[in-house]
Amino acid sequence: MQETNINNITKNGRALFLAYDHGMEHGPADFDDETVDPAKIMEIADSGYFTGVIFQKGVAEKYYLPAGRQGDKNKNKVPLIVKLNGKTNLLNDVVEPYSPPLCSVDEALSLGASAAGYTVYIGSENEAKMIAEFAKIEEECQKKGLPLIGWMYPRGKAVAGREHSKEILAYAARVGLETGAEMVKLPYTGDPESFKWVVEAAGRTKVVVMGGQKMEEAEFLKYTEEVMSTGAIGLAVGRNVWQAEKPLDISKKLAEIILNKK
Ligand code: FBP
Repeated sequence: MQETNINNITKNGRALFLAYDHGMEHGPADFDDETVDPAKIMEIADSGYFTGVIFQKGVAEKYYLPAGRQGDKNKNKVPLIVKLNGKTNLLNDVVEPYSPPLCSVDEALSLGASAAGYTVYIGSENEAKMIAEFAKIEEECQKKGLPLIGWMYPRGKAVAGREHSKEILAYAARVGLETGAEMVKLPYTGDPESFKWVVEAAGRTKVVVMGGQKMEEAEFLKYTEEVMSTGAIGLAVGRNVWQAEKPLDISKKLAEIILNKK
């Protein structure tokens, strides 16, 4: 068994990931004429403020150039995190959520991935299948030295209305620890006191928090400060960066809060 290494996707033990898997999860609805182009997102991701960029495999294949893959020019510097599963939102109101595997660990490695991401919908009727698939992938990631980040999202009828509850999110975090995730990515409970318990429940599994819908910049910076006071190691943020008027300005501010250890 190899040691997986999250040093490649952290700085000072902290993480700031630029998420751009929305084209799969939400369709192009989140994008405008600029942000629909993954090349534009790569420019933001490579600004030096991020410790990782999150893509599905197809975007990674066409827009991310790791060292040694396509000649010597135009290398991307930011580490790549490949989402190994995903779904559309078209059936959200019709069936219980299930996110099927789409990319293998070997394929992610061949794309230059420094880590992999995998969603599990905690509380869904399909939870058992997803946990089993996650555990299998985790075993393979361990063998091949690739850190695995669990997108542990409470979803489905059994947890409807409790997607941000302290108890359910602590449970989701714990499932990450129990199944061997190096890191979990979670929604926020909404207040630092309750989220501290969520982070505690994750034990030695690191916690990053998702960004969510676009907020005013000041509100989002406050959210970030608050999240960082809970023991979480950082954020995986999409819309609050690339939907911002000046994405690089907010990226810099987020990097100052998250990555410069106080
Ligand atoms: P945002 O910061 O834009 O919310 O991105 C975080 C994220 O988890 C993405 O990785 C993912 O595409 C999206 O949110 C999932 O959204 P939903 O909550 O609709 O499943």
